[in-house]
Amino acid sequence: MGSGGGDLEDDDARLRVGAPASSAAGLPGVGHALAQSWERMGPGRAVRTLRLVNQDHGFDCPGCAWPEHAPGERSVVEFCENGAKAVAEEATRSRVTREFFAAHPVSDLAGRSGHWLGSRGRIVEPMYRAPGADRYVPVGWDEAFGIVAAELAGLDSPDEAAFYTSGRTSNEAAFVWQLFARMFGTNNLPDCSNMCHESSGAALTSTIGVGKGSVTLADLESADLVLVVGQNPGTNHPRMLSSLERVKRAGGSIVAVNPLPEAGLLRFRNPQQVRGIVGRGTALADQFLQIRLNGDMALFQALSRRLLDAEDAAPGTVLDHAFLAEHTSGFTEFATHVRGHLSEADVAAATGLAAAEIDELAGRVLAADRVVVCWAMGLTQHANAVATIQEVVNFLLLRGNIGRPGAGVCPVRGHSNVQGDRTMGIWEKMPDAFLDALGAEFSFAPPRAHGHDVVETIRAMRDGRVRVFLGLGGNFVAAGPDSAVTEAAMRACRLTVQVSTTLNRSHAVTGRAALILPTLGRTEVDVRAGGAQQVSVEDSMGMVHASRGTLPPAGPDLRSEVAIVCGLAEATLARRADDSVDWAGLAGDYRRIRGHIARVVPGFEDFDARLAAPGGFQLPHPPRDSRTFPTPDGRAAFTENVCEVLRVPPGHMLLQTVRSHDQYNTTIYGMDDRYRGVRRGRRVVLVHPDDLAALGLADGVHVDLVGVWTDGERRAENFRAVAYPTARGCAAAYFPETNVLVPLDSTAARSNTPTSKSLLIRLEPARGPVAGAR
Ligand SMILES: Nc1nc2c(c(=O)[nH]1)N[C@H]1C(S)=C(S)[C@@H](COP(=O)(O)OP(=O)(O)OC[C@H]3O[C@@H](n4cnc5c(=O)[nH]c(N)nc54)[C@H](O)[C@@H]3O)O[C@H]1N2
Ligand SMILES: Nc1nc2c(c(=O)[nH]1)N[C@H]1C(S)=C(S)[C@@H](COP(=O)(O)OP(=O)(O)OC[C@H]3O[C@@H](n4cnc5c(=O)[nH]c(N)nc54)[C@H](O)[C@@H]3O)O[C@H]1N2
Ligand SMILES: [Mo]
Repeated sequence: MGSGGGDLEDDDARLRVGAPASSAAGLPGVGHALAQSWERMGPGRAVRTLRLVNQDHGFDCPGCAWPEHAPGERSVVEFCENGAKAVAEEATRSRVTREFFAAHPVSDLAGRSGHWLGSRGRIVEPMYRAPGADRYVPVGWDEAFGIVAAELAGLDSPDEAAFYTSGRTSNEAAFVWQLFARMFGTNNLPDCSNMCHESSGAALTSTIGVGKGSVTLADLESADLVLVVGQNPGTNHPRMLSSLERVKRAGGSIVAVNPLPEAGLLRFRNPQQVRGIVGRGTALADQFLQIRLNGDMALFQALSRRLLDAEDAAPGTVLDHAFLAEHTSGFTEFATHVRGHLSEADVAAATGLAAAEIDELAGRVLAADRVVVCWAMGLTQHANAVATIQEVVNFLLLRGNIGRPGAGVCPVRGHSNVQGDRTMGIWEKMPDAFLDALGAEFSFAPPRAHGHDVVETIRAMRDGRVRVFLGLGGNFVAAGPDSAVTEAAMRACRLTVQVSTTLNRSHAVTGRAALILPTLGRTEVDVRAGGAQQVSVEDSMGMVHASRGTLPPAGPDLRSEVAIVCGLAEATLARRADDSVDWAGLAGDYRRIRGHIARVVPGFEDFDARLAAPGGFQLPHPPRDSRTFPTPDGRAAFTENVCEVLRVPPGHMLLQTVRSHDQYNTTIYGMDDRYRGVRRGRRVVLVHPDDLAALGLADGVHVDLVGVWTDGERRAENFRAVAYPTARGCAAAYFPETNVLVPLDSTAARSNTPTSKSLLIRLEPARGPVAGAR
């Protein structure tokens, strides 16, 4: 474990596959986290740092967006194994220096794995790759800002630039970033959300009028029934397991809907409780529906159909008629549609579930007064993702399960501030009301034409319509779909700029010229002219709270994201008559940024003062707070969605691309996926044993994954086939190794999110050499 290099690369000879774990967390999890933190940070620093994670006086965990309990209810260690890994990555003692860049030309970096790049440590000074050069050399901050300003000034139109954001960025940095982009003149603000929960936002906005989840932590924990659909909390939101445990202890039940039997969903050992450490833990899921990939729309329609049938059998006892009449529209059409169109044969084909399993779940729903549905990437990254999530809403509306305590929709966000970034205006199509307020506050005319999202940005870069790319965090090259296309698109740019903490593939695959602008992380003290600064973030349930770094900065030359963005903006907009913004003043004291936010963003009135409250404050959510639905007719909308079965030709299967337990998106911490029994290797494809047998393949053989799409085939080579208890016909492999298989044009209707969870593939015996690959 830890910061080693080549010894940890994918090495097929070392790959080990064992039985999947039957429970998550517990002692091994805590031990794992501490071992990794100690190695990277040293024991004293590790303990001091980890004690401050998610505490009222500390910093927000950079891991995930799961909320914290109110200050009085928090435990001493309010973090998890994977949060500790995220902190260790940032608080590492390793440094990427100018000597490192002198020794490693860009062509060398481009041949390195993501794991190797990331584990080099923190970047400590601005670096510049001159046009056509193969090496980064040190550059001063002002010179770097000048290079960007000159390149932006040379564009034919502001729309030839794109301003990408990843979801770790604070509210304050996000706000000045979008202000900079819009004052420069473009709405090209693609963000990681375009690849993540965009489908949730689109589905929820069009049905309940607000694109965010409608439950608080207290709602979730007091539900009678929680459905966890298309989500692997044991790895990606470990603190959610404590909340699910509370549901169980309060007598509620939990149902997991997933093609994979994820360890954390089936049983959980709470490391923060003694009985969790010694006992077998809590059996979490009362029912596990092992659904086929993409079967969820059919499942939710089938559930709604059963509720309608139950109502027919005992009129007036099943549906919430008062709620339907007062607060919804389209119920009659929806009921007619589901009754008329849904065939049980289609449901069986789409879900792979027995009718009795769906009956059992319907029985649980009927017995439950308060139902919450939680979901993540298993629902959002499909062609029909928006319609599927609308179907979840239909299902909940029938029994009035939105806008009352203990019930509602719970999209579980990924990056720790991805929801807040959106609230701050990071979106290529912010509504006019926001643009009006922004323009009024800063006396300028924001551009109105919608900008490019991630997929459109890649197309525009490929076609020469976007020529300067700026990334505030993230790893656009590795996280994006269709790796070969995205890499070529990036290389076609005149200048690419990355504001980053650690190295990744987007520093190795760049435009003709490239800049790396190293930034402070969330764990670090941020002292500006106006004193030590705090920033703010919004969690998955709309709580806004402060975050203050406590560690000394990784290097004396680092600047905060806010300072970097303000520096870029000042240099770029310097000669513009309409730039009335005091960028240096904003960078010197973030309270001034919060003052602007308070006047522009609804719900942030008196922002700075309310941030001082312990635990922060809750943003308004009209459906949750008062059953007010800000849709055009003021009602929650039922929608009619045609349930199409994703039919797979013989000899093919569906592939989902997932996260292992040892990664944070494109940051690879280590080579193990402990809960799934895979160790020391990532180039594996998990396939049902009967599917392997039907293909004449044995467990352990090497295969190429061949993606089939309208424009031809894509190939990801040399994966070890692992017989695994996944749903029939549904394979799984890790992202980003498999992003080469995600066609750029294969996206969800209405959200344009790449379909990373339902790729049509076939397996072929590997034709290349069996070797460690990137
Ligand atoms: N440690 C750690 N934490 C993280 C991250 C990380 O990489 N590492 N990433 C963060 C980010 S940005 C995000 S968005 C979240 C991601 O959190 P998740 O969405 O949990 O992440 P994935 O690994 O994509 O897992 C998708 C889950 O959905 C299931 N699934 C796939 N397709 C389907 C389907 O068609 N139907 C159903 N019902 N289930 C399906 C998969 O089997 C898997 O359990 O986690 C966040 N937290
Ligand atoms: N095939 C496939 N592709 C996917 C997905 C999938 O499930 N399957 N998931 C998608 C999802 S849900 C998401 S959210 C995207 C993620 O896309 P991104 O958000 O672009 O990618 P990350 O890997 O999270 O970005 C990691 C990098 O962020 C930088 N970084 C870390 N902390 C900070 C910080 O505090 N400040 C700054 N400025 N930089 C920092 C580091 O340099 C690190 O290398 O990937 C998407 N891509
Ligand atoms: Mo995400």
